[in-house]
Amino acid sequence: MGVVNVTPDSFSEGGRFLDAQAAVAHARRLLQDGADLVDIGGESTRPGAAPVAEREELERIVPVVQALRDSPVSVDTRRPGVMRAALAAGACMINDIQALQSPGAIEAVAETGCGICLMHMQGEPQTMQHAPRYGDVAVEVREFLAARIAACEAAGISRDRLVADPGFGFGKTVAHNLTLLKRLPELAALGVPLLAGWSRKSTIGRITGREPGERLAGSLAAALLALLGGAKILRVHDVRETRDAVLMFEAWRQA
Ligand code: 9MG
Repeated sequence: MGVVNVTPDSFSEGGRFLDAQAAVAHARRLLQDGADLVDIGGESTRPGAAPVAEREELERIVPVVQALRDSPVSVDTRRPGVMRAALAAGACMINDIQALQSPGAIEAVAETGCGICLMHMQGEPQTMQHAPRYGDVAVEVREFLAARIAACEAAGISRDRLVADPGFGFGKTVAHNLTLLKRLPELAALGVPLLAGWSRKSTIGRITGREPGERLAGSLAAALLALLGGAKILRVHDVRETRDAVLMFEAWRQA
């Protein structure tokens, strides 16, 4: 899964049309580089990020999704209104960092055939890194995801549409992220494919001392460890390099 952020800090060329064009071109490049799908987001979910208005989020992502209508597109949003608009514009998957907990979110996706990524997050992006706290992080994340899978099934969403994600970096310290990575097989027992997003994240920066643009090696190492733990989808910025690492991993596994 290649990351395409349509946020002012990502493609700001000075005008919405140019930003959308740049985002579409970037998405096409990621698909050419080997991404199986691209994840389009119009609201930054970085630690400390403030929410954007729904209208702004829609104006950022809908033209991009429409332009990519013939490609596999996921949309990263927590708003039911944006989910509906994205699916109508051609998206095939919703990636929700709130695991469809917003009122109306489950209903927005239930009667469509779209895929859904349910992610764990403690708190809200603006404050989630202030004081993350768990008893046993792997158990709590697994129980949360199991409850969200059950809520989806109760709403008529079949299990084969679901993906679960521990939400690395979302209300978690470096130690929490590493524990979750080590204990990923416990989450694989949820029985739905696991998605892992480590690409360029601050935990890699904390361990390696590198700035975001220099975290490729750390991101590849984390991606391989996630695959070893049972992850089936990797959410990454550097698709070309990750694809090669995945090919090496698969070759090793089949040897
Ligand atoms: C939007 N976004 C940023 N990081 C992410 C991650 O690790 N997983 C998912 N599902 N979405 C993410």
